[in-house]
Amino acid sequence: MKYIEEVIEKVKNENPGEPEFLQAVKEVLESLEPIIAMNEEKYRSQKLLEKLVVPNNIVKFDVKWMDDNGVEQTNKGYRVQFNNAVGVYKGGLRLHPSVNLSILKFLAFEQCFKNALTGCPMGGGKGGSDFDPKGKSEAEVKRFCIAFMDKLYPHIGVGVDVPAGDIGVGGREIGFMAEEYKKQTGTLGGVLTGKPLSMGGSLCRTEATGYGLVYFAEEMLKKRHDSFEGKTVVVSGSGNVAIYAIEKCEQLGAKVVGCCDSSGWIFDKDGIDVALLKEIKEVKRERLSSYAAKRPSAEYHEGKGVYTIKCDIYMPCATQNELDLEGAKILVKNGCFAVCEGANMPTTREATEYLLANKVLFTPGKASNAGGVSCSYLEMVQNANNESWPFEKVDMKLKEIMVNIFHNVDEAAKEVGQEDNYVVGANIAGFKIIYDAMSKKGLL
Ligand code: NDP
Ligand code: 2IT
Repeated sequence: MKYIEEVIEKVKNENPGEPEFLQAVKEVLESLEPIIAMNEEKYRSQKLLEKLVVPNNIVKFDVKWMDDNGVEQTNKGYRVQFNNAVGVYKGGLRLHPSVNLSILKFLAFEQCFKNALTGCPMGGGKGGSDFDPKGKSEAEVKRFCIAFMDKLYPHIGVGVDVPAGDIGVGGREIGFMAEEYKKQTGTLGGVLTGKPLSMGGSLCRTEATGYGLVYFAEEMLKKRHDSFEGKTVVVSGSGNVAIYAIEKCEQLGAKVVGCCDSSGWIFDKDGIDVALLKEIKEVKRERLSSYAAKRPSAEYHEGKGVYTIKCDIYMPCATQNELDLEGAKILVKNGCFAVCEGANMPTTREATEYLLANKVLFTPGKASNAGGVSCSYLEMVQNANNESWPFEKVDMKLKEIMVNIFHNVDEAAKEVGQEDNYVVGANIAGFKIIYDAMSKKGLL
């Protein structure tokens, strides 16, 4: 049996009931084939791949918090500290009822490669809880965040592990957690990123993942002497990543005609009104259906299906495995020529293979959504130096990082004779950095 197959088999046996984690590991390891094949025996004797797929630490705890009726509720809390060879554990916290160890391990594993690609010294981690923020009052969210941080704080710290936001966690939640961290330890510094500006947050962090996604895609289009100008785009999701991807696409001359939430999707033939979308999602925290109610050019449809809208470029920015084979086939049939992932692993393996086989340009989230964590790093640098940079400076650095990631990924794919396969390119480019760090630190 080939070394890669052996390790995949081992991961399957040792992590039963963890399909998302296995999916992420398989995709990465299989695309490392050209590199591993060159030195299979050396890597086998180093137990390299075994070391790459096992998290260093997993912290698990109960989170007890009081609801508005004075009843105590309990949720599960986690932090997966996957690999810190390249730098501190770094990655977001997710609050969603679907959160479990399979999902957090897949996210933390992917984060190691993503963070390596940024060129900034960060290892990978991820955490969160199965707490569902939907339908909770702000007071309940606050009590949950405080209780969560009461359990998490001994495990994180500047130079150790620096969490940030993810699904269900934005500036509001990070603010509550940061305040609690400070109460418990007496310091704050750069131990959490995505902080409100008044607590040392960075300008442009809110925009960073969505903007970064579009900068990455723009560079890919540039290579083909093309641009966003005049393109029709559909974005899935309507949260932090989606909103700022839509905003930047529109700034670059594209028309974004659709987006969704977990209840339904909208088609807006005149192009999405970002100010209205922000008002609904960021200020009022309402469902997307109220967008259509306020906008005559928009239709609202219940359920899944935003990918049925005809578009040139599709950007999945909601959650893992949201785009399946059926969706990919519809996109291709409708003439979509690029799928750029803003979410983490939003495209199933079958759908990815179908898109690649049909010559659709496909950018994997670990490369194209790296703008969020890159900007988190810029926030850490500002905090360490007691500085606060103007928006334009952060935005410019973010763009530089994304352009650089695109070229590194593009180059890595070319080097193994698979030009334009950015899945292979991203996994190989990330792997090389992690491998180098692990070997220089004597971890192999
Ligand atoms: P938000 O919580 O701000 O928004 C999530 C969006 O996705 C909402 O519209 C939500 O709809 C939808 N969604 C979430 N879960 C599901 C589901 N199971 N089915 C259908 N729709 C769903 O999260 P973010 O925008 O921050 O994150 C989106 C994705 O981007 C995630 O994969 C995240 O890991 C990734 N990401 C985030 C980064 C960041 O900096 N925030 C950085 C890099 C990647 P609803 O409100 O109805 O639940
Ligand atoms: O998936 C991701 O990269 C994030 N949720 C952002 C992580 C971070 O540390 O900013």
